[in-house]
Amino acid sequence: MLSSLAYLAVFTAVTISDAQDWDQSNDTAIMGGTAHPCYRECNGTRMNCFYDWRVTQKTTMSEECRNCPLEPDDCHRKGCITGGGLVRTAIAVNGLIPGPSVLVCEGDRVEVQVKNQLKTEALTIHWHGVHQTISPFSDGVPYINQLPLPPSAEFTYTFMAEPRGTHIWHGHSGFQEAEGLFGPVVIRSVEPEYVSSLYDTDLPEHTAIIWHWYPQPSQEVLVPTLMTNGGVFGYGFTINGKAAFKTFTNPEAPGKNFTTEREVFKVETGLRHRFRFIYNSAIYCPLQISVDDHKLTMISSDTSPFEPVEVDSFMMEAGERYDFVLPTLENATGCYWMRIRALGDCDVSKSSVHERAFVCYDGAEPNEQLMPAVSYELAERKGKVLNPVQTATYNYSGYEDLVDLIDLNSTKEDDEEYQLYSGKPNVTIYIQVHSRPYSDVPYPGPWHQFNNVTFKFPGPEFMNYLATGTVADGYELSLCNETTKWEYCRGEYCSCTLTEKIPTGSLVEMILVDISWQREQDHPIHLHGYTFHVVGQGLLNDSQTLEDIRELNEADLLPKKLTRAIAKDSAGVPNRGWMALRFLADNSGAWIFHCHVTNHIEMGMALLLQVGEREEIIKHCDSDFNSKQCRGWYSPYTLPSSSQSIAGSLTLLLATLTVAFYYQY
Ligand SMILES: [Cu+2]
Repeated sequence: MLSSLAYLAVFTAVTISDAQDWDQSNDTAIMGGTAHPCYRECNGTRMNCFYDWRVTQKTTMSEECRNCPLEPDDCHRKGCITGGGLVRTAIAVNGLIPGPSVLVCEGDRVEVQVKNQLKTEALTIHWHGVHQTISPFSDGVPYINQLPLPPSAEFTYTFMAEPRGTHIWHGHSGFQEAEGLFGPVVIRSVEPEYVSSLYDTDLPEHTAIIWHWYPQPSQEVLVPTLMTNGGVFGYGFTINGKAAFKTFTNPEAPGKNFTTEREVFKVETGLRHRFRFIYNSAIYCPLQISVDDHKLTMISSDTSPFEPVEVDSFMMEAGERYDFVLPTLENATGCYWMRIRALGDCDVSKSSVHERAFVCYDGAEPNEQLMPAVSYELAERKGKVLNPVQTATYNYSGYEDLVDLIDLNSTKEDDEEYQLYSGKPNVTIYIQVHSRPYSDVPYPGPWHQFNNVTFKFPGPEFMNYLATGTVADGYELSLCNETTKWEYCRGEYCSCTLTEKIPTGSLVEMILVDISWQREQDHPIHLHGYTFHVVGQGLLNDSQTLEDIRELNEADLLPKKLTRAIAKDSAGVPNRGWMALRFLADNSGAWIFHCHVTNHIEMGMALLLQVGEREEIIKHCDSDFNSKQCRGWYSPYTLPSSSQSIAGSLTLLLATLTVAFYYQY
């Protein structure tokens, strides 16, 4: 892999005139997907890739679906989102859920023009997995990277497509990613031979984006449940938008049942197919994925390939991506179940959530009647499992092998990078991960926190501060650090914008220690702007605390893997365990680091990393990539008379965020 610095050199050299242009007159193509000219075989040439997106509210099983599923063809009508057969409101891009795919080659320049056509909600979009090197203003976290787009506003996200890998774009405001505002980003590249030789096909129809959803908008389920101190339960999944939740009957065909379609993955005997899996979840609901009678050859996760590992199943958490090769069976006929079984708030003690898709050979037609039985229990696949979750508490008896992230080896190519992360860190950040119970707060119960702080999402004052170095009259900056956070407490409960300042170029080590003895949850953390190396992972002994792990680390006694550690941007911190991550902080910007379970980040399980001085960050505004993005950053606040409507919307949002601050999830 090129080092990040090498990327930077390539990146700054690219201008619009270097890249190939294409005819933008084809409206369908500029939405995205395989019709887009940028979806092509990657051969080292770069393209400018423009997308035109409109974000609207949609209803599943709307009139556009006509007589679906009684007339199966109606389910494929333009504008029909089946949602498993249930009716709910959701958020769509260009009428699609999941939204359009961004399928590009590494090094392409991507421009996505987003028009917010929601009636009342502001939004932003985050490009999860994309580093946004020198384009931090396109990273899509509201009030940290950009002002959210009020209704009717437009914004053009502009960034270099790097690094290669299987990624996801999603809304980063409130619960919008859980309401349908998401889609795949796949950045292909000219793969080295030892990766490309592992599979015969890498087809877009073998990408699966799994969405944990509810029959109502997630915020209507989660906010009331939690504000009344109720329990969180899972409901179900769609796979590429497909599921079959509801059974329909037709009086004209008595005795016959109808459902909307499940996903079908078509494969050919004799070919090794690369699959790319992506997971979007509003709640803590890790998945176990397997294919009947098949082994899976796991080859890559997030941004980086690793030495292939053959397993019976793998597990994934919110925000993670895994690529595997499905080696076809010699005497395969017909269809096999791909089974997905969920744990956490979806497990057998709560809601027994499971789902399935067909894997069909050589043109075989899927037929539920001919398939093996299904149940929550049957969806458990013992044997060898990659990325086992909740290893401190889950009963893995009967499994023959648990392969943790720390057991994986990066490829030979990545091995040469080890010098970048194996030295002595310049900055070490210790993070206590805890679902800490509070009683003396408006909503008593466990609060998901880093270092005993509920992260307060900054408002426009932070953008104003980054832009000008000053705080506008009437605004207060609530940035705090480990020393000053105590100034933002009411009793035991503290809330502020917890920030770590990191000099550009530092080797950073993050040591995360989960001490939640009352809760059985791994928290899938996600770092914006970077890929990190997983250099340590383990479980705690009974009484160990963050301080004990800190002492071990300072005495160099914490076991580390400093060569061939795999690179990721999302990983589950083991419940009652620890994880050590390292990255070279060579990408200046304001980057959020957070738990990717939507209700946990909304509740404040986050940390802001400011890499580089303010002047260094704002200097990116001079680059070609950011000229449009930086304009108007803070003008709504300095020019209220000309932008009253925008300022009004933002005031409303601020009020919403203030209310959200009290939510308990
Ligand atoms: Cu979490």
